[in-house]
Amino acid sequence: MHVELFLCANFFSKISLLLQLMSLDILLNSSQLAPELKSIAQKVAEQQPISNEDCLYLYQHAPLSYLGTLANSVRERLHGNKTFFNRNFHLEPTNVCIYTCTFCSYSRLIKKRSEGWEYTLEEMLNLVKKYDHEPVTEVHIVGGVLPQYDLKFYEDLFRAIKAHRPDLHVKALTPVEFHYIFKKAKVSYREGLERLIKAGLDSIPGGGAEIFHPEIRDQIAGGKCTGAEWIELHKIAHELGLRTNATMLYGHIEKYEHRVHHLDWLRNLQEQTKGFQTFIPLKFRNQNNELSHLKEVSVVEDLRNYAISRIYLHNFDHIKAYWPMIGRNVAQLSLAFGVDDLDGTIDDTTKIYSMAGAEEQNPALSTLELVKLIRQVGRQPIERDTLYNVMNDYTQQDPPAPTPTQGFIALPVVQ
Ligand code: V47
Ligand code: SF4
Repeated sequence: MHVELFLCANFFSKISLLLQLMSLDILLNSSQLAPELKSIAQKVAEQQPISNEDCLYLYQHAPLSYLGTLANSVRERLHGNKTFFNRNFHLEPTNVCIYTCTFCSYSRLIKKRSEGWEYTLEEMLNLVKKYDHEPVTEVHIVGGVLPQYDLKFYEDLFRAIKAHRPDLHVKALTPVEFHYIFKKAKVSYREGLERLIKAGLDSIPGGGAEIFHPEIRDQIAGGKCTGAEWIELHKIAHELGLRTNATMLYGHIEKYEHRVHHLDWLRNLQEQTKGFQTFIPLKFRNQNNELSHLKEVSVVEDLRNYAISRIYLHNFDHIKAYWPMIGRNVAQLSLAFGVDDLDGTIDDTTKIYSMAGAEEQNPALSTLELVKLIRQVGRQPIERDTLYNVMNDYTQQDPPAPTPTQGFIALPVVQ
């Protein structure tokens, strides 16, 4: 029977408890398991990395229950029941973009500029000020790519934010924007990043990764930075001391081999630098974009993908489910399939995902709601800051009552 039929909190708590009860030992001692699956389980039990061939085998053959048990064993070895979230808000200067990624439901091309917005620096700062009395710890800034949003604009913006609220963590831009603005300013990746760090850049989100393999990337995100350039930019950021995230956009025209290739590049860079904090698989949503003819993958495929990511990326501390994209119920379920982080409370409406057909059409969760969601499936809600320092443990106590929402609604663009 199809998993979607069972979408209710009660079901989720039961299935996640079941998975927690099924131990790795049962897998290792099972006489019915294919030898390939047994050998992979053995490697995971011994904390050995699995090979690319193993990873492909998992994508092609592994049953959901096996993947859940294995991924959950890694998740619980690393974090026990802890489930992280932070308090953040999104900001973006514009939804107009010079690129034409076929999966993007959101950007307004230059020819449709009248449907978009282009904020000035002063307007951006006013948006930040709307959160002055909110206990947010992070601002996540991404935007469409346009010539006026150049290196100098972002230097000035970061400086202005830091001057106004020095403790607000600025997690901003992606290699797509960096590549464009650094090229325009005729500076190297290193020089450009050094300038932005000086201006206040604290870390880099995971966007713009899509699928690294050129066979796919050229078809869905032609013209923007290549997969190799994305990796190079993050490598230099890590060398300069920045922590960064990574994503993978899956479930469109890619094959399992392309996902393995993508994960391989991430795991290799992590082996060299240890600079990634978290991996965020992003399910392709098919509304209002040029790939609308493609059917979306099932929830079972989402859970398999979370689990395989957790098993393969042995050197990543965290796997994050972006709840506005997959909805609260699947987010709860993902916590039994390797996920230990649910992103932020996001008290804005992130239109990029709702426009692409995400479950959450008005994604807003108070901290208390998020805490309850996590507790419902037997996990411990831990509020973190961007760098995973623990801010509050809400296992026993409830967070303070929310203040009324402030007026501004931020609309992040995709990179
Ligand atoms: O790179 C765009 C994806 C990403 C669609 O680092 C789509 O903490 C699905 O990277 N269907 C941007 N996905 C968002 C992102 C992100 C989100 C949350 C947290 C963090 C973090 C990073 O969104 C893009 C692209 O891969 N995306 N369109 C779509 N139709
Ligand atoms: Fe522009 Fe990003 Fe949309 Fe691509 S995904 S068109 S780079 S906003």
